[in-house]
Amino acid sequence: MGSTVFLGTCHHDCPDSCGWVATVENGVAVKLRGNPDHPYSRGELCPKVNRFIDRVYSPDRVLQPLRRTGPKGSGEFEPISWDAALEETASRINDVRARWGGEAILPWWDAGTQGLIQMSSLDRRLFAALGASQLTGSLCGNVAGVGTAATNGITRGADPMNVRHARLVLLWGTNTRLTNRHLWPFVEEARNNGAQIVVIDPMRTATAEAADWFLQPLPGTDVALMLGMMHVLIRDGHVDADYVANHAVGYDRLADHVAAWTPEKAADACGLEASDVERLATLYGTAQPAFIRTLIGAEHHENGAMFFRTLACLPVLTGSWRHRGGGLARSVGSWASVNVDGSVFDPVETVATRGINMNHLGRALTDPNLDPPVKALFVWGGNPVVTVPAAGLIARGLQREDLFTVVSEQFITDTAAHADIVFPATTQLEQQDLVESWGSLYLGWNEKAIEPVGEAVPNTELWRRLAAALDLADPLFELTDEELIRKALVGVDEAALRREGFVRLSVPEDLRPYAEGGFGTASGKAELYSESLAASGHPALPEFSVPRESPGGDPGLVASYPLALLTPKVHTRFLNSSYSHLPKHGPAEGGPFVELAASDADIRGIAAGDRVRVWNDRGSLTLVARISDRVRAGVVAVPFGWWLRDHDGEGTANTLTSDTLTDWGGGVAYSDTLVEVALS
Ligand SMILES: Nc1nc2c(c(=O)[nH]1)N[C@H]1C(S)=C(S)[C@@H](COP(=O)(O)OP(=O)(O)OC[C@H]3O[C@@H](n4cnc5c(=O)[nH]c(N)nc54)[C@H](O)[C@@H]3O)O[C@H]1N2
Ligand SMILES: Nc1nc2c(c(=O)[nH]1)N[C@H]1C(S)=C(S)[C@@H](COP(=O)(O)OP(=O)(O)OC[C@H]3O[C@@H](n4cnc5c(=O)[nH]c(N)nc54)[C@H](O)[C@@H]3O)O[C@H]1N2
Ligand code: SF4
Ligand SMILES: [Mo]
Repeated sequence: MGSTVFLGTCHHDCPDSCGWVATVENGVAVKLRGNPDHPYSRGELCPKVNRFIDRVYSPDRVLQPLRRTGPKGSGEFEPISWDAALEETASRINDVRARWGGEAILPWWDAGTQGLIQMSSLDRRLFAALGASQLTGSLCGNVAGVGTAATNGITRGADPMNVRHARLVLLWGTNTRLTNRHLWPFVEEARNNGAQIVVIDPMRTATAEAADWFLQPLPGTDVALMLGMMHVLIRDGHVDADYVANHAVGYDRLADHVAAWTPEKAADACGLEASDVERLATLYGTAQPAFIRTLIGAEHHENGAMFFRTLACLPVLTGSWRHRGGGLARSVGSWASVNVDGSVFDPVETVATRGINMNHLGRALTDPNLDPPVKALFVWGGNPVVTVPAAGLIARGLQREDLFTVVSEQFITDTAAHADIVFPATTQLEQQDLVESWGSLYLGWNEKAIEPVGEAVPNTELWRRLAAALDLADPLFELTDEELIRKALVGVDEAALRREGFVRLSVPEDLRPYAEGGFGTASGKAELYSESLAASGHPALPEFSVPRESPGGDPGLVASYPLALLTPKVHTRFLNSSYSHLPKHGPAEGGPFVELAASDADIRGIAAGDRVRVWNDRGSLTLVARISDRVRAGVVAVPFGWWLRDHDGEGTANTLTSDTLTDWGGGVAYSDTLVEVALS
């Protein structure tokens, strides 16, 4: 039999949403390569997904429904039939509803697949019909969105690909070469045309190494840097007075406010030199077009939303929104609504039930006063035991014998190991979907390339089967996956989408959303001073606040735990906690470690290669020390993504991290965490 090719799109929670071509022989996927015609990913995948077929056919895949046989967390299961698994799940859910009410049920999901229908569609109808608690908050992205929207009114920004037209590129709190690798060639294109590349990050990342200039502020202090920049921009006449007069409100109040933010004061707050602040502001005020690229790295702070609210003021002051290659680019996910209406999956009638922030899963599972308690938990598309802060609390909560936990997974993750029932989930090769990219303005098609491996099913099918077992009816449950996708498409050339594997959203190449103003605020102007922020109890002007759990914060905490901990994405073969368990991914990245500056190591008598303890009140890890100039004095870093077994069961990076919520936007301050380190 000959081979057949299928066009698809990577489903991972990654800005790139690469187009791919899968080759299938005799029903078996034998090759997966980048789609060379894709205008953004241009034929390349990445070190994770180049070996995706190993993931699909891994001997560790969950291929049948499983029922727990050992203690929670042991990962001991027996295979059972789909009928038995559905029956047991339905009867437990019905018991919980009868005894505790629907709110005792909690769905917890993330973007393990960010496909339109497999991430979240029918689940909304199912859990609404059950009257379940609602999952609120966000691990990633929402804070950046609402932060910029506080200035711009809406979350839309520049097309990242237009970075190629810039003369100055600020990569601010994003590690492009690792996390957004397909954008890097466009950044290089700008550089080849004469642009300077500046990276601003508390870590000397792979991206920082490739910059023309690298600035290393202390974590969580960038707002001070921006206030200092604004001081210089205004002082030195680098403000586009015409743009500001026509398209912004609150300029005078902002100018008064930043008058006090001299470069010296700003530099002092963020651990830089005043001359750095001067130089950055002058560069930004004089180079046009100047392009700011950010993603989510800086939102994981107590002042995370304020970072984005303040950052969004910069292109307004300089009028850089006028230019192609100017403005501010972050997630472009919200542009997808031009051609995709995901609200078609929303419940028709909703009963207002309580919300539980997804970052507080551990608290919700262990809070003795929560009424009703969470008695049934469904998890899909995420691995919270590894990826959510204060993770020790989650693992403890999942041990509760009175909690019924259902996980839909491809693998027995640290979260799935705590489940009562595991349902086998398909991979992107085995399911149909549409992918809305948040890194480019292309919609990706994903044709199912192979039949599901074992008895795995797409998430949509799990919800259909569960709905039937629970006797819940909804016209949406009758639709096929293809019909569901079609229901959400608006003005898309479906033939082209399927033929090419992608279509561009209906937005112009020369996308300049605010060139003529048109901000999404009530006034239609950018709000340098925001009445609506003030009305919701936040500072009306950009204001710097020192995170409580940071070296400049709560003195009591700092006395016990003087070092700031970052837990970044570091490994090219990892995607969050996915892949570290696979033989061609994890071992190639070595293992977990802690990086610390030579001066911090010296004071503690630590040498490179020593085994050290990294701890705070939340937990303790034993790690190999690396002495590194990638972090500054006072800052240490432990890579994120390794599982419990890689840490001998002690915990993971997120056992240590803070679950304090961000200023607004329902995110979480992973990166405001204090620890101490000592020889173990
Ligand atoms: N290889 C790989 N690629 C990935 C992922 C992965 O796990 N592995 N994950 C994917 C996901 S889910 C996402 S959301 C994206 C994220 O993409 P990015 O936002 O680019 O990635 P992060 O590494 O989370 O954060 C970026 C940088 O922010 C820095 N940072 C932390 N605090 C501050 C601060 O206060 N100020 C400044 N200026 N910088 C700060 C961190 O040191 C880090 O280098 O990456 C995606 N791509
Ligand atoms: N310390 C620290 N913590 C972090 C971060 C950090 O930088 N540092 N980054 C944060 C960020 S930005 C993010 S986005 C989160 C990510 O956190 P999570 O969303 O929990 O990410 P993953 O670990 O990739 O887990 C995704 C899971 O979904 C499963 N999956 C994939 N496709 C499907 C499917 O079709 N169906 C089902 N049922 N399951 C599927 C995969 O097998 C995998 O186990 O982590 C956050 N946590
Ligand atoms: S994980 Fe990201 S870079 Fe890798 S193939 Fe998927 S979309 Fe592309
Ligand atoms: Mo993310």
